[in-house]
Amino acid sequence: MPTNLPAKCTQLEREYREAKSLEGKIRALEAYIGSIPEHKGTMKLRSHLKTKLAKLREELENRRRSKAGASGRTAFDIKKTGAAQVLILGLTQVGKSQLLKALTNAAVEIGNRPYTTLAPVVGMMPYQDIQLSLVEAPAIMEGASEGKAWGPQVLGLARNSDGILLVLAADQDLGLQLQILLDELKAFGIHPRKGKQPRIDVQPTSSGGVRVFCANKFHGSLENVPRLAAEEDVRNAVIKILDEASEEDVKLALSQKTVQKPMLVAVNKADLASSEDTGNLPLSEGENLPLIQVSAKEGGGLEELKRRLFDFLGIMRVYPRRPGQPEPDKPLILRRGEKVSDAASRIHTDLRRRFRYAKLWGPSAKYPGEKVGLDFPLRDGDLIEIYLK
Ligand SMILES: Nc1nc2c(ncn2[C@@H]2O[C@H](COP(=O)(O)OP(=O)(O)OP(=O)(O)O)[C@@H](O)[C@H]2O)c(=O)[nH]1
Ligand SMILES: [Mg+2]
Repeated sequence: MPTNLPAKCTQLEREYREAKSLEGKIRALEAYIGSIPEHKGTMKLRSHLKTKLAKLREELENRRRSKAGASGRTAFDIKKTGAAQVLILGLTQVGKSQLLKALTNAAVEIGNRPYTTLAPVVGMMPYQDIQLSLVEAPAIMEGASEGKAWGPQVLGLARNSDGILLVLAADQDLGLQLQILLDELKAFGIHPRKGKQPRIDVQPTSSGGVRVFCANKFHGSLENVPRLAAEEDVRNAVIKILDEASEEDVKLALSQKTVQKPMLVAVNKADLASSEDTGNLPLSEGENLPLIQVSAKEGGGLEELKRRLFDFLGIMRVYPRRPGQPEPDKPLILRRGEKVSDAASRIHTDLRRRFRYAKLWGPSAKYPGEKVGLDFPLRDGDLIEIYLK
């Protein structure tokens, strides 16, 4: 411990050491850290204590979570598998289960009474050489965001998914169905992802302080983020910076406190309606969501839907091959627009540092084996070999 700390620090340090409960320790440590003057001489100590604080908060969060259920897990705790996870969301009886079954062959009950599906059901959808996981959520109803039925759990799944497939029934009022779904999502801070705005998800939490995940995408000082958050009155949150972003971008995202998800609308039961009925779907607030008509029962539009599902997620496959090996490894799943540097750090954190150049084959290569650097943007289907220093 640096010797030149004010007396108040020493006192608070003792209170922290002597605190008995986990909550007490966290409170005392927060006060202790807050009392340490910020200069170069105390940097190491502050960083050490902040790590300690993060650990204590995590322990508290885990304890709370395991109290929630005897096993700590509920039917709504769904592990992410496959290249990405899409949540199937809709009002009751629109054909969510029928669609899940048609796309994934999952064993799911298709019913003709409302609220047949009572817990999330997962199915894996093969798409070319990868699999996407589709999750049917129990039906949403008006008031879900305020706690009706399993609303908050379902909306929690939506917040954790990589994309949302909004299913409407062609024989019901389309505008009204879509409006209800979007309103409930928005009330929960989930908005359709639009245009070029960098993806920065801000998910308020009940404790744990401000935690930032940025994978080298943030062009600002991480130390400033808690202050930016405090200015927007955000004390506890998980902030995920998924695209290249500046401090200004983060500030904007903090003021909105939302997460943005890709959304695709599937108008199901197209076999029951004429195409004029669905051609001019009155979209609320000018939301220009991509839309596709399908019939889960008769199979119409399903191949196109699979393609659109891959497409709307904004992901791409890049095949890394070890130099000297004949075959590439399994594809890396990257976001469209990501670069050689993102592929490198995905393979191994050290690869970026030791990177010399990459050789490229596939859609982005001007000629087979083109030499490229870390900043080179990749495309779906590219194959790369990375050479090290
Ligand atoms: N005509 C027609 N009927 C369909 C289609 N898809 C589903 N259905 C029927 O719609 C009813 C409800 O289907 P489900 O797949 O169980 O609907 P869901 O949205 O999962 O319903 P809940 O789980 O109860 O919320 C069943 O009677 C299905 O046979 C379709 O494409 N065309
Ligand atoms: Mg169902």
